Amino acid sequence: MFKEYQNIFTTTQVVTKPGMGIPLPAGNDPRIGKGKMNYWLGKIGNAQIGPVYLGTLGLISLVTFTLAFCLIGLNFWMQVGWDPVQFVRQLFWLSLDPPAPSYGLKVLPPLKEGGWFMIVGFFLTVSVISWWLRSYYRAKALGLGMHVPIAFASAIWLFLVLGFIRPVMMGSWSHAVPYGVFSHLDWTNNFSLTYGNLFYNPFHALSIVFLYGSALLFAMHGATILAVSRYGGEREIEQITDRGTASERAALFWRWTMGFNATMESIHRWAWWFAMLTTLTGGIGILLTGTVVDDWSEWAIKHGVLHSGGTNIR
Ligand code: 07D
Ligand code: 07D
Repeated sequence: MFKEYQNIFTTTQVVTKPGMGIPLPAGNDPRIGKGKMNYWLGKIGNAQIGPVYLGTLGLISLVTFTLAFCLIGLNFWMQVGWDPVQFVRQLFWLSLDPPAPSYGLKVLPPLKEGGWFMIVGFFLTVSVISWWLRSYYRAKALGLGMHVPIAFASAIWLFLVLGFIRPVMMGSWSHAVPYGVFSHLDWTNNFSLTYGNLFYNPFHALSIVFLYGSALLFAMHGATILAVSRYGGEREIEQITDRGTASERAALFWRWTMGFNATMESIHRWAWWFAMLTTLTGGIGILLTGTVVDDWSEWAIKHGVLHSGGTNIR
């Protein structure tokens, strides 16, 4: 058995013709490239690179993302008077901001007063949504379940709440998140300050639970599988039927240490739910802020979570 033990340093690499996978059903675009083997990729995963399925949606997504990305960059560059040195030096501090509150929900304000922001937002949203559709259609073409598209939809939900749904409900694009490395952090900080401390938003708390929980579960699962890979534990399917080896030891480890163990199947459900719920609950929390609840500290006092005369600081 130990002769078969393979890890990142000892992997036997398959050197053969690239596998093309299943034939595509009618109505699908062809795949690009013939595929190649790469030794270094083989060190960290599968040695084969390509062919890639691009398709119409993939192309739309790539083009619109590139447009959004370059327009942000050009705006930054314009802001430093087209000086390439300053562009690099100030990159993290530069920002493309949303229109001022006076423009409300106007679709296209003057370019330098939020117009570029709106154009970028449009391209970025088209890009994210077409990548989602791509994940949906590729999953369908392969006969998969919808788990990846559903989880990705949860992230897109938070993305749309932040930049589209909430600004619309607040009646102004000025509420959207700016495009900039540090400016979006400032926005996040100001958001919490403006609405009376986001820590008292129970959905922010839930989102944190799932975020931390995702990290913990991922660490436990990753560590467990690596720890039993010396018994072939990473070959999950064989392990489910081949009892008495890796999977069973992995399960016993957790039953002995915690009293309860997940199964080879259920651990992935735990992970999926935790990750998916991070952005799902997060989006709910952000949507409620400024629309239903104006001040989370006051909300907490009203509901007996905080005491107005106590030592809690706002
Ligand atoms: C590791 C997968 C790879 C993805 C990466 C991100 C871009 C942006 C654009 C230069 C885990 C690629 C980045 C394409 C380039 C320009 C103008 C994912 C991995 C490597 N944030 N945020 C970052 C985004 C929000 C917050 C980093 C995006 C909310 C805090 C990066 C969005 C709030 C911190 C970034 C978004 C918020 C960050 C690293 C969209 C509340 C940090 C991200 C579209 C959720 C951290 C300087 C990362 C940092 C950070 C991107 C939204 C808070 C630039 C694309 C508005 C507190 N955010 N963010 O690794 O170092 O993610 O900031 O919604 O501390 Mg952010
Ligand atoms: C942003 C989903 C959208 C992203 C998509 C990806 C591209 C690029 C390109 C790969 C991240 C699009 C990607 C276009 C692709 C390439 C090259 C997911 C996103 C679709 N908070 N906080 C959260 C903590 C405070 C605040 C969530 C901790 C303060 C605001 C998370 C602390 C204040 C918001 C979380 C803390 C504050 C959040 C994010 C501690 C600031 C949000 C979850 C210990 C002073 C967001 C309900 C996530 C949210 C959010 C954690 C503190 C503000 C759990 C641990 C009190 C305004 N915070 N926070 O997955 O959902 O984001 O809130 O102090 O909007 Mg917070």
